[in-house]
Amino acid sequence: MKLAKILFGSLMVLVFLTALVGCTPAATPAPAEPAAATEVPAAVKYEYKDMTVGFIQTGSEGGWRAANTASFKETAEQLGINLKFYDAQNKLENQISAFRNFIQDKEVNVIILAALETSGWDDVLKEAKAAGKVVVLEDRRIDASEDLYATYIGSDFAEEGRKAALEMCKLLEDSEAKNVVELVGNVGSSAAIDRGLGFREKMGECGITITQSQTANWDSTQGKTVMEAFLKQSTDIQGVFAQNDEMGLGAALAIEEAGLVAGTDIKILTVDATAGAFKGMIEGDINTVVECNPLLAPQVYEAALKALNGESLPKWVPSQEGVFYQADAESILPTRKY
Ligand code: GYE
Repeated sequence: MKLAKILFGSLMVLVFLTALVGCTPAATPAPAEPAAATEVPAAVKYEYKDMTVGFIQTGSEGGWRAANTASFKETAEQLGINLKFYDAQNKLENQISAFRNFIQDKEVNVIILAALETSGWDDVLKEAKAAGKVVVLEDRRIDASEDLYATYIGSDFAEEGRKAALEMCKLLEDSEAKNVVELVGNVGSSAAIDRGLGFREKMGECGITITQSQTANWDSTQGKTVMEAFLKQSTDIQGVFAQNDEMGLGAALAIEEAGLVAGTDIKILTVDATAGAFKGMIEGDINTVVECNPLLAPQVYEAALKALNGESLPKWVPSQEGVFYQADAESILPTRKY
């Protein structure tokens, strides 16, 4: 019996010790080396080679547009940017559908737009934002909420209009009558709207009256046709404000065919400063040209890259531009890039 008691007691002790060990947390391992703080991966830093740009151009309506397109194609090549270029043939509906195609295109991370008209962009801009695409406006401004695009890079068209009016005042300073006819770009475009507003803001400084105004859609042939109609209406015209070079050159042809001397009987001022306008000044048909810079691609691509890398940008970066006169045209033409 005594042996049984001893064995039972030993068993109890064994059970107790086992339980004790079983509850004792495993021996705490020696403290490991302190874990290296996990590196937070730096945000991805895009470079130009990472950019795939969907570029929606207006069309190919003249010398300014050709220079603008060339600027984007040549600069993309130089920077190693993958450029998907779309020519909308001057149709707004084509621009809207191209915009949606670029939004769907998984490759495209930047959309650049030269807007034919100022309105109608809110829906596609919201869709682009939801799809995480960077949008940069080039050349033309639009009426849309600023949070829907990274920035607008283009001219101060209203300032160009003001300059045009003040330069026309100089051209007509010896003329008692100061009747001016206006050839307007495509209706609804910021360039046409703002140049017209700027001109009207300053024309009163010397008593200019705009007696007739009509669109000729930036085109020389249409500029000639519209000027012919103006002259049929009245030959009491002292000046032509052509909102681009091509329309002014077309007007000069109409003036000559009417038996008048372009640049003398009727002064002609144009906007853009393409090679055609310099040639027109050298021939005496065009009197003064207000510059509008089409070589915007380097600024636009730089802004797009900053936006891709999350940098904030001013909502408008206006181009710096001058005015050119007949007397300087011959010496300046060889230095011009477009
Ligand atoms: O003046 C004209 C072109 O948007 C500034 O468009 C541009 C204008 C330019 O068709 O020649």
